[in-house]
Amino acid sequence: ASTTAKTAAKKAVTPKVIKETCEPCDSLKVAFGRQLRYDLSRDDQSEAGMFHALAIAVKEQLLDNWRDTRKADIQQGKKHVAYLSLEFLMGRAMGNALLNMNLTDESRAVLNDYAVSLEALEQQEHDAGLGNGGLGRLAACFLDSCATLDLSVTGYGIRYEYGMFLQKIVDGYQVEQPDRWLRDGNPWEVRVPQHNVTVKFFGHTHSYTDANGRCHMLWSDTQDVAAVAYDMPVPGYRNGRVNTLRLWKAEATNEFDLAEFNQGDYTEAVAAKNLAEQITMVLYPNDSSENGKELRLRQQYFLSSASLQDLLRNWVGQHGMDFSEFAKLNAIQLNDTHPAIAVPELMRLLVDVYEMDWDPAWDIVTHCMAYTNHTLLPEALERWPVRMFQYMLPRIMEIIFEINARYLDQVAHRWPGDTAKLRNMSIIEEGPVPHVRMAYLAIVASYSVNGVAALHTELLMSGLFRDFYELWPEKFNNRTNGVTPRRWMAYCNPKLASLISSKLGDAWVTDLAKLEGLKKFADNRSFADAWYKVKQENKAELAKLVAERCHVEFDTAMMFDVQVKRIHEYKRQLLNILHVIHLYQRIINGDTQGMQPRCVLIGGKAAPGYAIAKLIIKLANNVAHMINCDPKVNPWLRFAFLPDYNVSAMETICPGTDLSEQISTAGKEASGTGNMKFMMNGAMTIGTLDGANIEMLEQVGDDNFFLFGLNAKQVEELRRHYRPWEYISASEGLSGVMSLLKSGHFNLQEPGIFDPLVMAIESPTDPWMLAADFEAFRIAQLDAANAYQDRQRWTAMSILNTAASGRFSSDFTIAGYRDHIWNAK
Ligand code: T68
Repeated sequence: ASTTAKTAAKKAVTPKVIKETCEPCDSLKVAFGRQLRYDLSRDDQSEAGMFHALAIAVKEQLLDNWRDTRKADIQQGKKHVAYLSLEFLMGRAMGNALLNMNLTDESRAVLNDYAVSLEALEQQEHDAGLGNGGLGRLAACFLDSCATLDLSVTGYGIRYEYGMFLQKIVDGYQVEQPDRWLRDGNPWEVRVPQHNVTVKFFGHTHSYTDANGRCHMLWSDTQDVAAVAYDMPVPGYRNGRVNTLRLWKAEATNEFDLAEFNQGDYTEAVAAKNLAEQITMVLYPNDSSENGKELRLRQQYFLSSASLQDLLRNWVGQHGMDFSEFAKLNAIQLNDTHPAIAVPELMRLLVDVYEMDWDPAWDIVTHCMAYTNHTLLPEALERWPVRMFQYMLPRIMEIIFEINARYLDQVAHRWPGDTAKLRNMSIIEEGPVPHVRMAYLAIVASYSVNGVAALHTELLMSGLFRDFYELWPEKFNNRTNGVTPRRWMAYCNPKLASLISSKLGDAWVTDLAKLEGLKKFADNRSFADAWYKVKQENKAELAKLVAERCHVEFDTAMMFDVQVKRIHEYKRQLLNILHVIHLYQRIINGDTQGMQPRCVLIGGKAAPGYAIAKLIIKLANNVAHMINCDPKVNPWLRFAFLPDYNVSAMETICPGTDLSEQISTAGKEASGTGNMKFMMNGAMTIGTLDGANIEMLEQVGDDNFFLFGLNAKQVEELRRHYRPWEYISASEGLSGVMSLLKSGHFNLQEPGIFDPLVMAIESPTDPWMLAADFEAFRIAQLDAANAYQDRQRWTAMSILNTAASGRFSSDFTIAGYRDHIWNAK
C-alpha cells in the first residue's frame, strides 16, 4: 500500500521548470478573431459558434492569473479550503466572468465589428445545472465570494454528463427531459489528465503483520475507476485571483476491464467501460429526500475519495510525508452529508496508504472536517444500509465501525449506564436492517457543525442534534446563508446597479452593507421615480419571458407576484394557488371593488418521483388556463406556470418582481436564498417566520414586510390537536375555494384528479397546515395589494428592502466561515 504514497512523494518533489518564454496572450479581440477563424468544428457565422469563440478567448485572458494564483497559494503557505459538494449549480459562466474580469465593455466593442450583441451570444450558453436548488446554488455563490475575498478555496464536485432535467409542460403535466448540457462542448473547462486518481470499489479486506510487528490492512480484488479532473476557473471580482472548481469524471481503467473480463472477449471488456462511466452520468434530481440508490452512494464515495487523494497528493508534493501541519493548513467543508463518507475515507488514506497510526490520523480528521446541515426534514437525512457499505466499500465499513466504537466510549463516559443514549447516538442505527447514519458520522468527526439561518441552527441544537449539542456545544454555530451580489445584482440587474452607483459609487458590489446609504433616498422624489422606472423596465423583460414560455400576457401596470423554487409541499405552492383561486372567485362574483390587478407567476421543478408535487404543478396549470381564458377575469388577474425554472430564468425573474412569496410552513425551510435575491432587487416579501425570512424582517422592519402565519413553535403545538375543517368553515374565502376545487371546476376533463390535494388539506395530520394559515395569508395579501396601490409608498418600501439587504451578501457569510470555521484570515 505504501508504494502509492512513496511514488506520489517522489513524483511530486521532482522540480518542474516552467518556461516563461512565450509571448503574453493576445488581446480579447485578436484571440476571438483567431478562434473564430480556425475553429473548424464550428460554424463561425452562427451565434453558437461565436459564443464558443468568445468563451475560449475570455478563458485565455484568465489563464495567467489562474496559474499565478495556484503558484502564489503554494508559495505563501495560505490555508486551503476544500469545499466538497455533490452539487454546484453554476448556471451560465459568460456574463459573470466578463463582469468579474471587467471585460464586458471590451467584449461589446469586439462584437460590434461582427454586428452581434453580447446578450445574443450569452443566450447560447447552456446552464451548468449541476444541482437541484438552494444547496447547489449556495455552493456556486460561495465560490464567487471565496475568490472575491481572496481565499484559497477549491470546489470539488462531479462533472455530471446530464445535469438537472429539463422540465416540459405537456397538458399541464411535468415531463422530464435529459439535460445534455455538454453536447456542444464546454469551453470553460480544462481537462487535466495528469491529476487522475484511482477510486476503488468492492473487493475484500485482509490484514497482515509486517516484520516490525505492525498490522496493515489490505483492500484488494477491487474494481477500480479512474477519476479524471476537469477544472473550471472561478475568477474573483477584479482582484486577479482565479480559484478552481474541480469536477471529476469517472472513466474506466485498464485494470477495471481486465479484472472482470480477462477471460472473456475483448469487445465485451471494452463495452464494460460503461459500468465505470455510469458513476458520473446523471445528477439525482431529489432535492429534499434521500433515495437510497446504490449508484448515489457510489457517486458520493467517488467524489470524496478522488478529492481527498488529490489533496493528500498535493500536500505530499509540497511537504513530503510530514502531516503535522496538515490540519492547520487545510479545512474540508462538507456540503450536507452527501460527501460525509470523506470522514472514513480520509482515515483510510492516512492509516492504510500513508501508514499513520489511528490516533494522530483521527486527530487530523477531527481538526479539518466541518459539516453544514441544510435541512431538518427527516426524509432528507441520509442513512445507508450497513450491508450495502460492506460489499461496495468493505474497508470503509470497518473504519466506520472503529470510529463508532471509540466514539461510543466517550458517550458512555459522559452518560454512564445510559444504554438508550448509546443506542440513540450510535452512528449505526440498529434494527432488522442496520443503517449508517451519515449526519452522526459527520458530527462526530467535525470540529464545526453549522446550520444555515438562526432559527434553523436553534432547531438543530434543540431538536434534531440535541444530544450532540449537549456533548459538544462548542462545535455548533450558525452561518446564515447569503447570495453573491455580483450575479444577483450587478450582472442580472444592470439598470438598478447603475442607478445605485450613481448615488453611492460602486464599492457596494464588494461591500454590500454600503447599500444602507440608499435609505436616505427612499423619499427622494426624483430617485424614487428613477427606481420605479427601472422596475417597470425589468417587469417588461420578465413579461417577455412569460409571453415566450407560457404564452400568457403579463401587463406591467399590474402587480407581479412571484413564487419560484423547487415544488414541495412544505414550501406551500398550494397555499399560493388556493389564494389565486380565491381571487378568481371574488372576480367571478363581482367583488372587485378596490382590487389591485395582479399577475401571479409560479415556477419550479418537482422531483420525478414526487407525485403530490407533480399534481400541484398540474393544478397550477389548470387554474391558470381557466383564469387566462376568461376575459372577465383578465383585467384583474393573470396566472402562469413558468416551465423549466433555472438559474438563467431567475436572472430575469428577480429584477422584475414586485412581491416575493416565501410562505413555507414555519420551521421547515432551513434558510431560503431566493428570498434574498428578491429582496436585493427591491421586491417586497410576503412571508412566514421561517428560515432567513426572520433575519430579513429584522433588517428591514415590519413596516416593509408582509408577515403572516403561525410561528415554528405554534406549528408544533397545533400539530397535537389540528382540526383543519374548523379553519375551513371559519373562513368564507377558504370554504369557497375548497367547494370550487371539489366541484371539479378546474378538471372537467379529468374528474377526481385533484382529490389527493383536497384530502391533504383536510387531513388532521396535514404537516404543512395550509388551512391554519390561509386566512392570515389572505389578509397579508390584501395588505400587499393595498400598499401597491400607493405607488410612492411602495417604491419607498422597495428601496428600503434593497437598502436593508446588505447582510445577505454571501461575502458576509463567507467572511463568517473564514473567521469562525476555517480560521483562514
Ligand atoms: C436547501 N436544501 C434548503 N437541498 O432547503 C434551503 N437535498 O432552505 C437552504 O436555503 C438551501 O439548502 C441552502 O442552504 C437543498 O437545496 C438539496 O438540494 C438536496 C439535494 C440532494 C439531497 C438532499
